[in-house]
Amino acid sequence: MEEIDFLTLTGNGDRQREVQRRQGKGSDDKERRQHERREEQGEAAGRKTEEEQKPCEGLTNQTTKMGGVEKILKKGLGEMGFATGGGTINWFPGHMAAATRAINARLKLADLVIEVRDSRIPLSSANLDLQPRLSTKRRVIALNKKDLANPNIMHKWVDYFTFCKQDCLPINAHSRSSVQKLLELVELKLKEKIAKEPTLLVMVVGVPNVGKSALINCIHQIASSRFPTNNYFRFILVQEKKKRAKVGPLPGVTQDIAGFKIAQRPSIYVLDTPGVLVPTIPNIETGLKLALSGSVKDSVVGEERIAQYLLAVLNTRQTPLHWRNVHNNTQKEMQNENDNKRDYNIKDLLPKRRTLPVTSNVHYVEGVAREVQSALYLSLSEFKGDLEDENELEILIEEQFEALKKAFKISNRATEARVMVAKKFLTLFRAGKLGPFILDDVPNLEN
Ligand SMILES: Nc1nc2c(ncn2[C@@H]2O[C@H](COP(=O)(O)OP(=O)(O)OP(=O)(O)O)[C@@H](O)[C@H]2O)c(=O)[nH]1
Ligand SMILES: [Mg+2]
Repeated sequence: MEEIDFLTLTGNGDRQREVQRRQGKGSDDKERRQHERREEQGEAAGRKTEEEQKPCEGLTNQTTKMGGVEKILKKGLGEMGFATGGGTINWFPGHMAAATRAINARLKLADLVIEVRDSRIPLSSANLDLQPRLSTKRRVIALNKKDLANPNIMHKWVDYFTFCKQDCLPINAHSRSSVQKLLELVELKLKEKIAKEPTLLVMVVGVPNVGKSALINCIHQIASSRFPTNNYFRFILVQEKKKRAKVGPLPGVTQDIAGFKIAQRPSIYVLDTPGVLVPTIPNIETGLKLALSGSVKDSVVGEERIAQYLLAVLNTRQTPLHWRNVHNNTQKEMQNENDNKRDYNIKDLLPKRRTLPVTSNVHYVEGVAREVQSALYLSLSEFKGDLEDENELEILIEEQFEALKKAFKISNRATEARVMVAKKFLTLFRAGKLGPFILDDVPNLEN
């Protein structure tokens, strides 16, 4: 892959002319303006009246009402300031302001934008500040990490975006076949430009940690397998395969804009960009959803708060009640283990001085996830209080922290035991071990 800087591109004649054309410096300036006007008119023709547009609300959740966890959020988390310099929380690190400016400058040059959002929060993972510009571009919304999202609800989101006349595709950036479908859509939307232009620019933007770089690596893999395989191209292939966009589990991995060439004729470049958030997040719940899905560093909000929020969401949705079978099976397994210990003890067959652990000390992730689900089922099914009452919900969550401590086998004496519980609980959720979820509610299209 070839790294490029689209604002200082030099050398190759046709590329330079192309950049000048895009910057409006060339002789075809008039043609460019006419083309932009035609494009705007074309897009406007597909737009609905303001009244009809209401449910789409700019494809963000800025006006979405808080869910059933509103009260506990107000009580326990309400003092958090979700703004730059506001309260104790600042989740707008310095590099993001500069990155946002750089992204906005490059967006002017982009022929198409892939806006990557997290499937688990299709609206909350929209960057509000970028939306006005994105809505004027050819755009595809890629709802990434679909493997972690509830497939039964996912199709309602696709319907929602279709209603809003916005192309969208749920994808898994780790799956070639899934990314292949996205590429087909991109090619279709660029069909006319591919026939006319020598160079095209596709930008990938989104909030941190949604999988932009992983997507670019997959696009590159697919694209490089399409290159002809004569010796010259094989050489290029080997060179390009060495370059990869850096991918990592924490937000903020990509700090600079980098370009990757994915096609020869026309030359198509894909730009990876740093994940950027808005300086002021519209409401607490949006912020917590971003933190829960990993777009904001845990240390910014605190693992305990994020875990409390997750428990509040699970309880108010009564999700743990669906884990009754898991609980019953876990109980049966424990019963069988106890019976086996009584019937037959391997220690009896060994010389007295040798000792073997009676039970395995290895805690497999799947087993731990089952124990967690079982503990949460038990606590919620035995809960006699009112889930709508903030104090009672808080008591339940406290009990569940204790139950989780046991499930994770964390000693009561451990300092930071609660933080350890919270970290392990969040890791299970984020890896999809508690099942697939979508945290945002689909807007009501009838309003
Ligand atoms: N389960 C799952 N994980 C994914 C998917 N796509 C990416 N990831 C993981 O999500 C994490 C973040 O991926 P990145 O590609 O670094 O995300 P990014 O948007 O480039 O992040 P920044 O550079 O911080 O803005 C990594 O651990 C990836 O392996 C997906 O479709 N499913
Ligand atoms: Mg990245």
